[in-house]
Amino acid sequence: MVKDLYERLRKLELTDEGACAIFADTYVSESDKGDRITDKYERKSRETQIVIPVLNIDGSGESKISTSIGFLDHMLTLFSYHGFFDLVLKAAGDTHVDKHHLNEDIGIALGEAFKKALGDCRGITRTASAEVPMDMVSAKVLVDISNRPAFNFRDKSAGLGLGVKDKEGYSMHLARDLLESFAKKLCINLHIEIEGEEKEEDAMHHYLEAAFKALGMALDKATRIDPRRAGEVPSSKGIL
Ligand SMILES: [Mn+2]
Repeated sequence: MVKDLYERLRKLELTDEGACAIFADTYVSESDKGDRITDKYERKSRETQIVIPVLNIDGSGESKISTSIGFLDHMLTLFSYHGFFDLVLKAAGDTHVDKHHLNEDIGIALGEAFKKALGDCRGITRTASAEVPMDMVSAKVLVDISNRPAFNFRDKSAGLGLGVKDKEGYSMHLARDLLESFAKKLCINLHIEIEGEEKEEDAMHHYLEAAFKALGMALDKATRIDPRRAGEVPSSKGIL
């Protein structure tokens, strides 16, 4: 049954909000993959509209992402795939001003949706890391689902800098903003380090691709249920 849902997920037309809502209803009622699912998350402001009909932390890595920022669609697809998260996300906003509002609000929305799906964090592994290379660069991500929001982005690339942009104007700075708003809304401690010698125009794609894959993998490990925790909150204090 879940396989049929994935077929429908692939065919889902995100321009039709009704179709999104019907899919979310069916997905949540028919999924046999556990209950760490957020359905019908919505965040609407005068600047942006973001809908997440489905986020399943214990999914298969299927996604359908439409943010109107092509590069970000690619990054979030990689994040879902490597994190085994099922994610349907549709976003639009005042990109005629610039990408700043929409980009940051997507980070906020994703953070809130993950927080909702994770609930009280009982039984989770909590801390994890992942390192991913891409050609001549690499990214390292450390995650602690600690209920203490902190974000540390270390750029050890050979002079790439936060100002670097792709042809559509997406920048390293925007990626950093999105990741920071995601970490702070989800209340996790997130460290991201990028490293490498590439500094050509298209190098940003490599650094960020490695970072989003590593983030998916680290968050997948950190959110996984460890049976040895026996459903306890993963803190020696007894509370996160
Ligand atoms: Mn790519």
